[in-house]
Amino acid sequence: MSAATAAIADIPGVRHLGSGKVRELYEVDGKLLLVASDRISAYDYVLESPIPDKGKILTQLSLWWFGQLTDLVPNHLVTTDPAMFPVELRDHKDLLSGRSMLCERLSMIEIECVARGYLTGSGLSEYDERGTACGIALPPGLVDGSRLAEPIFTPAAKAAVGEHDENIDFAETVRRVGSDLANEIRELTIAIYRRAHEIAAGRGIILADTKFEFGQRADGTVVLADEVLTPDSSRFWPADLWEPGHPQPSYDKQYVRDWLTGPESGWDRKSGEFPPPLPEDVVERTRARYVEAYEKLTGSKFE
Ligand code: Q0Z
Repeated sequence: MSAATAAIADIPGVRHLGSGKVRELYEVDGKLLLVASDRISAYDYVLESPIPDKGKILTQLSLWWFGQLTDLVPNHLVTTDPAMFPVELRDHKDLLSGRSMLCERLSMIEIECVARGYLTGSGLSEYDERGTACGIALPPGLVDGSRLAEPIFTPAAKAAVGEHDENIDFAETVRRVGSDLANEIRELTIAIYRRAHEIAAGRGIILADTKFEFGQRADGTVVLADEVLTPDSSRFWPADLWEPGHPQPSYDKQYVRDWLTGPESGWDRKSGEFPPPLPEDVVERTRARYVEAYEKLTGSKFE
């Protein structure tokens, strides 16, 4: 547990509910508090070098996206304004401001809802083996980075910590949540992806794929939860460098990957060793990429 995580969990009235790779979830006053850290992951490791402001940038980006989607789907956000947080948190604004979302508590739908408009990653692996992605037949001749004729819903089941989520087909999604809910989250996932892809494309960024989590209110309303459309939940590619046929450069993590796998780091990805700390210039250039993604997408300066 990091110093900030311990400090938040130690606030009276706050209960630590769980940890993601780079985020923490707390319960306070019957609501949930999602806190985004400055930690970054690469090659399945959480690196020891934080990226200054990353948690704030991703939280602000997620907040902006929620605002772009309000006509499509309700979301879980209550407020990101620490002045509106429960009284228990009033003396801890320094730890929380900018990087925390106070959220409505939902009954989560246990499906990772992935939309893909381009073929890469686990979608490409299944395609190369079977010509399908999550059981959806795709045309022949696609390569790494190919754009799909239409975006597809490629759900996954959350795996145990340290394991990768397991892709499942739509029939399995129906078995797990029922056909009405499966259809509803599929249609929402595709509609949100189309909207976000269009917005990002207009700003020089390809949204290759993205993952959503949905929950339900007591009345059954399906609500968009978690963080949305950040580089941690999505693949963002610089549009001007898009060239199908090889892995595309990552908008945010490319300097990190290049340095870690290059000769300077002294690290061997296959060694099982923990990756070394990042040099200051890699940290600074990576921070600048997160800021650039935020400013390009939103049209606002990151402060
Ligand atoms: C989100 C997660 C994180 C670890 C549960 N509105 C909600 N209602 C109920 N549950 C959740 C939400 Cl967002 C919920 N997660 C994912 C987030 C750290 C795990 F920041 N788990």
